[in-house]
Formats: sequence, structure tokens, C-alpha cells
Amino acid sequence: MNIATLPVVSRDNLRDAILSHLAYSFGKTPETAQTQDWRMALSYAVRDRMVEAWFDATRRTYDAGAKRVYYLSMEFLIGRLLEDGIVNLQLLDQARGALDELGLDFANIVGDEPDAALGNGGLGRLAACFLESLSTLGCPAMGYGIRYEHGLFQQSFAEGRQMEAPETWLLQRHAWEFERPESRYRIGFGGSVSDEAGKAVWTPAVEVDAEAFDTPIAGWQGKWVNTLRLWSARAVHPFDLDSFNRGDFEGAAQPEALARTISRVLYPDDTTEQGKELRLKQEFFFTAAALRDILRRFDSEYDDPGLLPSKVAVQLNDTHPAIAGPELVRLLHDERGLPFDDAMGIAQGCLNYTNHTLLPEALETWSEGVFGKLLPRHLQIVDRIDDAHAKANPSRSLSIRADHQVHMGELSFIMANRVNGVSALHTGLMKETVFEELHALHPEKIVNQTNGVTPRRWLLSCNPRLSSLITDTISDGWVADLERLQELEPHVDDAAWSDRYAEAKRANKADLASWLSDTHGLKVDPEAIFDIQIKRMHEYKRQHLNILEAIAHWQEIKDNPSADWTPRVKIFAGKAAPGYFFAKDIIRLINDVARVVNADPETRDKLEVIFLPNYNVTLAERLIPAADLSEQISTAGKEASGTGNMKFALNGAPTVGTLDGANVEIRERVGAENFFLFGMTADEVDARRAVEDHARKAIEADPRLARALKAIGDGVFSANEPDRYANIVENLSGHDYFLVCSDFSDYWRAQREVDAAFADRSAWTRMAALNTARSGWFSSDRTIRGYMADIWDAKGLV
Ligand code: 26Q
Repeated sequence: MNIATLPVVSRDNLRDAILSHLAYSFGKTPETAQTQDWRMALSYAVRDRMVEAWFDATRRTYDAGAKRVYYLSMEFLIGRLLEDGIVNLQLLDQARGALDELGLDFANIVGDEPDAALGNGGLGRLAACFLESLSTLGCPAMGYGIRYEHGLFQQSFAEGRQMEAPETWLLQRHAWEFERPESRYRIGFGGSVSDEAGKAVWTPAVEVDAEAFDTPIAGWQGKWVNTLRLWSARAVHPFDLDSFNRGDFEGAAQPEALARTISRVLYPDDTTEQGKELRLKQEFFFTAAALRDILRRFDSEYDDPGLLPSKVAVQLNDTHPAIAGPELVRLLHDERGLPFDDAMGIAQGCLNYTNHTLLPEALETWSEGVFGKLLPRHLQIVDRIDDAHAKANPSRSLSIRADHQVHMGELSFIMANRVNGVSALHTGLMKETVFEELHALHPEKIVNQTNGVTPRRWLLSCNPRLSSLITDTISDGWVADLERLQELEPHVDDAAWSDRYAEAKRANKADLASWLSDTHGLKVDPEAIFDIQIKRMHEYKRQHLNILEAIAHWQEIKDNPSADWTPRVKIFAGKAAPGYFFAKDIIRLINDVARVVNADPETRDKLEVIFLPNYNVTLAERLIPAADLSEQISTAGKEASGTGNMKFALNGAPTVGTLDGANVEIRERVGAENFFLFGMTADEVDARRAVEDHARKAIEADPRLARALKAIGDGVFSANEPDRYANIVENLSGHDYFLVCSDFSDYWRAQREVDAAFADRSAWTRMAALNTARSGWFSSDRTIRGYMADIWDAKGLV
């Protein structure tokens, strides 16, 4: 059966399917069913509607002999999938109706699903948006990653301090994965390499199995469904009977416990690389399993390995799967007997690499000790790759292996056909900085693909009010062709339309206000400007610049409480890596400031500060539609792209931001007059760092900044421990690497312009609407089309 011939799903069909799954898949009656049972039954009923298109996609790819794309990523931050599936299959009305009839609340049922947090932040969420766009475009593709038992830790606060608890998404039932016990590969680690008649033979010391779990990813309208295949580590022999027979029951279960360690937990660091052996094991584990799976599929269709580059494109999401280079060479050369140069050439024809950061501390390197112990054969192959590259490029001075470290960025670059950055500014900086020499040697390799976000999740699904207005205005073609949002532009000066736009935002803010009240006991003024900064906590993202401005703002309101202040609610959310103590101090400072400022009756109705715990995809979906102002205030040159910035603009929240990452392109598109720009450019940042005592000079030149810093240092926000933030104050008034002080005055100026602009409500609505109308280019559909054309040479089949 073709998907096109599937019967239309009515509310009654869906209700019957839910009841049938409730009985036959979960063994429950409506009387005994709990929320989770209903959620699972609904999920299965929706999932059933994907299966035909899923089979169909595989068949059509095979029949067309089409090139396949494989996206290798340590992280897929997919969040909840039920509502996304319902929206993409256009079953929203039917699902609401069916649940209604069964006496159930839709929001309650979809809200029961755990948020799959198999990623840290931007890079993982980008991978999830890409999977959805790949399906929407009908590009034959598969995502490969790790089925972590524990995703990103859960964050709570104790006296303002971040506490971490393990995340346990798999303890709740999960509707979306199909276990594939038959798709299992043996992955080796350690051991030694011997020479057998001139042939290298690797004998690993330890082996584990990688078992596949498949999740279907449906594109818009369910016309095409790709697979996310996550690998789970299992012992080769799950139970040691000898130990058991000796009475050593714990020892008997050891092999399984040890093997499973590899896929146990997501590393919670998104910048500082600590060179941990388990991390390298994870990287090799999933990459090797993916490559074996890719070659098995290729072998089932073709018999000439020379065809690989024309049938297979592999995308490495940062350097985390960089071991794919040497591993693919090993599979082709050692295991299949191709000459080394041919193996290397074929691998280079298949592999591509996306760089997501220029921060030196985030560039992956492994000590040759750790690398060689775990992957002895791969270390030899790395050296051969290095030698081959040196021979072909006698002028080069770098090498992959230098200072007793294996440099994964260099390895990825050399093994890739194309290397891409994630925004125009970032790609330019890649060429000038970390990859300067390699770029000079291979000027055709680096290409830009500015990030994007899926409009299905980040507008249609999370913001139904704005989506309805858009569809009423320009019909529903925008969902698959987001640049059509520009057709809204003629309406922004129409008062009636503009009122409807403002009404959607107002209602979203009212929803957020009641949720804040119900779940956190927080009272906010829905008339205030909702000013939101949500992202991982990092010094370069400068949440401390934001809170310093809030302190100065509070002090100024107290100086002149009767002035005409524009009321503001400042909302923060974000997790800090558990070992990143400075970032954790910033969280605590924001919480302390919130406690003091929110308790001040003199300023209470003018300024409120909130730090919401446990930021995740679901919380982002709740906050972004209610935002008035998007904080994108990183030190210029440090944020590779950002993707939250795009979600806010799309949902009608203008940006206050620096010329960093994709902010540059957002500003070009929405128009400078609809963007609150401040701060130094990347070039000015470099120049400013060279100025002696730049922080002290900035503080002396700005009494507001001096006073805010003094309040922190005097313990105004930590009365029982006045020197609690001595470290922050010292950092900012001394080294201030991220130039918080030097950018403060201009940030203050931009924020006061925001106040003034927000006071003219109809002008503000126009600005918000223009942000929506002009953000269509930031769809991940556009990004994926770019990858298909410029990197993969792949075609869509829908
Ligand atoms: C590396 C080694 C060991 C442990 C952890 C890591 C690690 C893990 C995650 C290093 C980096 C990350 C994630 C990086 C990331 O999210 N980068 C962001 O990528 C987004 C998508 O391109 C951009 O929009 C952001 O600007 C960028 O910061």
C-alpha cells in the first residue's frame, strides 16, 4: 500500500485505534488505564500511521538507487516526539477530538511524555531539526548516535545553587523505538596489532556488541519517514555462568554491567574537553557500528567499493565521530584488501565535517597514550594519513599528530570532502584562524551552511495562535516553504491585522504567566516586556552581562522610582556543566539577585528576575512564543551560530544582540531598525583585548557599571556571605576575557532603547511582525537543501 492510498484518519478511527492499543498492546481497560497508558496508546496509534510511509521510503530509495545520507552525531536533542508526530501527520484535530471523547485532556497526555535529552544544547538540537527537515525533503537519510540510558542531567536549585540529578528518560515507557536485536555488531577495543605476511591484523583485547534501536522520524505531512538509529552497548556474553556456578553472583553479571557503561550516560560538557577514555570509547563505539551498518547496506546493493562516494555521504557532526576517517580506511584497506591510497581516497569521497566551535578549549585532542591504548591500529592509520597528506602537500607545517596529541580537527578536515561552518561569520573565521593553513592548501573544501530550525516544531506546533493567524493570512504553504512568510509583510501596517498579531503574543504571555504561577508560584505582569535568555551557561554567552545590567537597572529605578519605567520581566534558564564552577557561580548570582530584587516593594512592579530550573526542549517551546525580547549577547567571534536566536525572531521577539554568529544574518534579513545592536565586532574584540587594563578603564568610565559591581562585591545579594562573588567581581574587574565590562555601556544603551521602543506598543508590534515575516530563510529546510546541493550531492525523492 502506498501512503497516498491510506485512508484519511477521522477522530473516530483514531479513538478506536487508541482503545485497541490500550487493550491489545498494553492490556488495560479505559477504567484501569493511567495517563501513561493513554499516552502510550495514543503514541502507538500515531506511530502506526508512520509505518507505511517508512517502508515506502526504504523501498523507493532502493528502487531509485539513490544516494544515502548518514548523519553521525554524539547527540540528538529530540525532546518529545508525540506532539511533533501528531502535528506532522496533521492529526491534531482528530487527536484532540478523540481524547476529548474519551474524557482526557490533550495537554495532559502529551505532557506525560519524557523529554528525550540526548544532547547538551545547540549541536544536538540542530541534529534533531536536521532529521526532521531531511524527512520533509524526502532525502534518503539516517541519523546514527548513542542510545544513552541517561541523557543530560536534571537541574534543580538549592539555595540558588545548581544541583544535578541523573536523567532517567528510559524509566518511563518510550513509544518511539523499535529494538533491532538482529542488527548487532561486535566492536573491539585495545589489544595489539600484528603483521601477518605484510598485512596488519588488529586483535582487540575487549569486545562489546552494539545493538540498534530505531526511531521513525516523519517529515511534514508524513510523506517521508527516515530513521534515527541509536546504538546501545551490550556484553557479548551477557552472563558469566562459570562465576555463577562458583557462587559469585555479582561477578556473573559483571560483563553486562561493564559493557553497558559505554552507552550509560551523555557527557554533560559542551566545551571543555577532558580527554576521558570513556568518551573516546563512546565515540568509537557508535561510529564503528554506524560504518559497519552503512557498508552492510551498501554491499547488499553494490559490489564495487569504488562506488561508495557516489552512493554514500557521511556527515560528521563536529569532530566527535572523527574516528570515522581511520575506521573507514581500516575497513576498506585491512579488512577488504583495497590498496591504502584507494581506501583513503574513497573515505575522503564519502566523509564531510561540520565545525561548531572555534573556542580553543573545545577543539578535541587525544593524548597518543590514551588513543594508542584504545585504538592501536587506528593510531597507525592516522600516521599513514598524516604521511600521505604531507607527501601530497610538501609545504604544510602542521600535522594531525603533534605535541603527543592526536588533533581531531585536523584529522576531520583532511579526511573530509567538504568542511562547513554554521554561519557566514563563523565560516569566515574558520578560514582565518583554526584552519588557516589547511584552507590555504585546500581552498575548495570549506563551505558555509548557516544553521536553521524546523518551522514545524518551532512555529507551527509551539505557537498555534501565531500559526493560525499566518495561515489565515497567507494559507498554509508556509509550513513547507518558510520564506513565504514574507507575504505577511504587506499586512504589518494594517491595524486590524496588527491587533491580531499583538493579541496572539498577549495570549501566549498570559499562558506563560499562568504556568509560572501554577508551577513555580511566580506572579508576573503580562503587560511587562518578557526579556528572555535561555541557553547553556557559559562565560562567552555572557549571562553575567545580562544580570549586571539588571542590577544597574534596579539601582536606577530605586534612584527615581516615580519615573516612567517600562516594566520588565527578565527570564533566564540554562544548565552549567557540572565541573564549570564559574558558570555555576553565575547561576547562583542570578538566583541571589532575583531573591533580593523581587522582594523589593519599591521596584517590584518595574523589574522582576526569574531563573527557571531544568531548561530543556519542552521549556523552550513554552517560553519562546511568549517572548518579547531575545537576548543574544555573546562576545563577538565566540558563538558559532546560535539557533535559539532564529526561533525567537521567527516567533516575533526582536533581538538585543552582538554581531556574532547568525545574529549578523538575522539582522541583515529583519533589518537593522528591527534589531537592537550593541557591542564590539569580532575585530574590535581582538583590538580591545590588547588594551592594557581594559576592564578597569571600562569600569572607571561607567558609574553604573562600577556601582553594580560594587553592590555584588559588598554582598548586597549575599548578605550572609558578602564575599560569595569575590571571584566573579575579581574576574570582571581584572582579566575579563569575554569583555563584559567593555561592552556594558553600549548594552545599557541598547536596553534603554528597547524600553522606549516597547512603550510605543503599535510600533513594537510592527517590529515583532517584521521579525516573523523576514525570518523564513532560517528554516532548516533551507539549510538541508544547501547541504544536499553543496556537500552531499543528494536528491530528495518527494
Ligand atoms: C567534546 C568532548 C568531550 C566532551 C564533550 C564535548 C562536546 C560536546 C558538545 C563539545 C561540544 C559540544 C556542543 C557544542 C555546541 O552545541 N555547539 C553549538 O552548536 C550550535 C549548532 O551549530 C551553534 O549554533 C552554537 O553556536 C554552538 O555553540
